[in-house]
Amino acid sequence: MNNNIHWRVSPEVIEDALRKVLLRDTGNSRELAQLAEAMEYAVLGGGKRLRAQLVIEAAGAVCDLHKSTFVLEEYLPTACAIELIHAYSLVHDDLPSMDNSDMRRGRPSCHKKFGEAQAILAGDGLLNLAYEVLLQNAKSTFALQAAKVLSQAAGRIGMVGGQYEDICWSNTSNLQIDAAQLLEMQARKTGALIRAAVECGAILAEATNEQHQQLRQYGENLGKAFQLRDDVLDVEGDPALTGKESTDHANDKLTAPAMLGLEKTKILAQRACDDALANLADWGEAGKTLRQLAEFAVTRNK
Ligand code: GRG
Repeated sequence: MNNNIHWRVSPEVIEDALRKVLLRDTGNSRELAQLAEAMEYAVLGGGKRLRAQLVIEAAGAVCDLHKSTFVLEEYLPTACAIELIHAYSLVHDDLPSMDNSDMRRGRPSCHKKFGEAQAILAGDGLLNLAYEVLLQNAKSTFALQAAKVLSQAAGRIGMVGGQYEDICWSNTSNLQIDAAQLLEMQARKTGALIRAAVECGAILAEATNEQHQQLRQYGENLGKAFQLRDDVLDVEGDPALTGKESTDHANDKLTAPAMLGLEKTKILAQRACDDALANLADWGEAGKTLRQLAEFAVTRNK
């Protein structure tokens, strides 16, 4: 993602963990082996792993504040589960009936490589695998609470609901949507999963109520900054870096730059980043990486 970020866990550790959870015995079935291949293709070989890192860094920040030992194995399954949900959402988002994107992470999107029906099923497989991983490792009430937060954030009041609004508001004339509604939609579509990643880390590390609330607000602001920057990158980003083509204009999408202009969008993104930093005002050295991630959200080029 960014070499200057002070990671608790190297990106390779997350890649290895994801590779392991995707390993499944497909028996003698050529078709099941192909499904496994499509699922692996969607997850591995790209991606910033922001959501996985947020689980780990939020948990690590709480451990630092509590002066308790950070045990990676307590957080890695949830970090992987979130990346699996995120990967499924990208596969489905790229489909012809959604964003119709041919490229993702610098290579053909899953449906371009494997076919449309195959990509839909690979996405379904990833979503279910995520909950399998979560439930296999849910050995405490904290783990169950985190699983509940994640399932709500990924569902109809979160990511799927936001995507539904986004689809309904595309290619529509006479839309009566204002900026507040647009930002609420983005908070569901993109922000909910990012916020949930932070909250899961907080819950699993047994944050106090006050710490949990501060991290929750930080996650909300981070998600907002991240999506506003995504809107900016869709207009002026370099596809060689973002790994995907600009699709918002072609799809007549309601985005922040389309509604408010590019400069106002950048100002709002910076404001959300500042708010996220303010949420961590009490965290001192323990919040260092989370603060770096907030800065990254608004400066990133990919
Ligand atoms: C259920 C049919 C069906 C579809 C669901 C829920 C959904 C489709 C799509 C989710 C909406 C979505 C894809 C939002 C985009 C969020 C976003 C900014 C993605 C890019 O995240 P990065 O930059 O990606 O972290 P990498 O590749 O780095 O992991």
